[in-house]
Amino acid sequence: MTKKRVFSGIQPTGNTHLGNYLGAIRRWAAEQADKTNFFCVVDLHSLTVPQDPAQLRHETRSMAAMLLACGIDPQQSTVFVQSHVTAHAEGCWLLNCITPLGWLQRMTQFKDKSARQESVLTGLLDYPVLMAGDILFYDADEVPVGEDQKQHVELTRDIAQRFNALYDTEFFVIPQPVIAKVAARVMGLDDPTVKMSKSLADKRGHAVRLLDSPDEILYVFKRAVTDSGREIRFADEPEKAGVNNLLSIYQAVTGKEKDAVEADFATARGYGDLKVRVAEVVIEALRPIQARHAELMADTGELDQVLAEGAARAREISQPKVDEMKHIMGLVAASVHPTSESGMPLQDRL
Ligand code: ATP
Ligand code: LTN
Repeated sequence: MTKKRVFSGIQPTGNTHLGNYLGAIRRWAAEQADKTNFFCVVDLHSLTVPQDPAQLRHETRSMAAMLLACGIDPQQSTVFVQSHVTAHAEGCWLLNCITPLGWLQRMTQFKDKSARQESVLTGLLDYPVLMAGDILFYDADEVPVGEDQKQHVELTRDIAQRFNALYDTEFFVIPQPVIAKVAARVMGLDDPTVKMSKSLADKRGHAVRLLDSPDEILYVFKRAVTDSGREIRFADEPEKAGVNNLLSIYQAVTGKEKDAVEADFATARGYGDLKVRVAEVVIEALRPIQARHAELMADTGELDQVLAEGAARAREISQPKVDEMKHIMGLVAASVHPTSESGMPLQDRL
């Protein structure tokens, strides 16, 4: 049986947090052996909001190192940087030309992010089309993401179906979003009604960042917003969202069933106890990841090699797909050499 193709991406915007790890990266690593995987550091997506160039360069490497430190194995998965493979930007233009504007204006993430900014860049609106290309140019069957990205994967399906219908073809594979059962949406520790997010993680107390020190992690958990009760149980009620979030984090990190998690806290002395014990399991889970990340960043030779090989493999898949797409859309294939037709240099022919 042929292996399923998996594609997922993560932005190198710094502040990589527990939600990114539990909702996405850790699962990519856990399931990589049974699939053909492409994991992409989506630096072009990061440019949709203003970035400091030196910092973006640093964070791109740091994110790639983080993927490897979290257990993604370059022998089993293709790890690469989006801008190293020009098919993504090229193919995005082609998809732009079949995607209705109204589809993009309806995206929840666009509405949220644009509301937070004074000046909204065109790229921010176009973000989901670039993402659709990421997925479609690799014929991905599955897209493992956190809950917040489900709408973008559904849009990707719509774009693929529209292309297939317009050109009467089955050219694009229709991908499925794959959402985690546990920790699909880790909430902010300072406000359990909003998702933990990189863009809010500069605010101390909001997120546990994967590179935070044990002291910082303990501090953030100790300050986590809960409620005025004492009951430590999973609950859907909005007022228990804080406790529910802490228990979900504990459950995801330990891999235990809900009953076993509640049993672990049956004798806990209030929320203070809960917070410290959740902090402890998180600190222990992150310790080896932080050590490996530091090693990879100390000498980036290994990392650069992985990214160069990854980009080469990614190009082999995506460029022919985009070339074929251009042909289907009626573009003329470029000749190998600008002098090709007449044998004369181009300027002599004009
Ligand atoms: P931003 O705040 O800039 O939108 P982000 O925190 O959402 O960033 P991304 O790089 O956009 O981070 O997301 C990487 C992956 O992590 C995606 O699969 C996304 O669904 C997942 N993810 C992000 N936040 C959470 C969260 N709070 N809980 C679970 N998964 C999450
Ligand atoms: N928008 C995604 C990142 C992303 C992605 C992708 C995820 C870009 N391209 C392709 C899955 C597949 C996010 O996590 N915010």
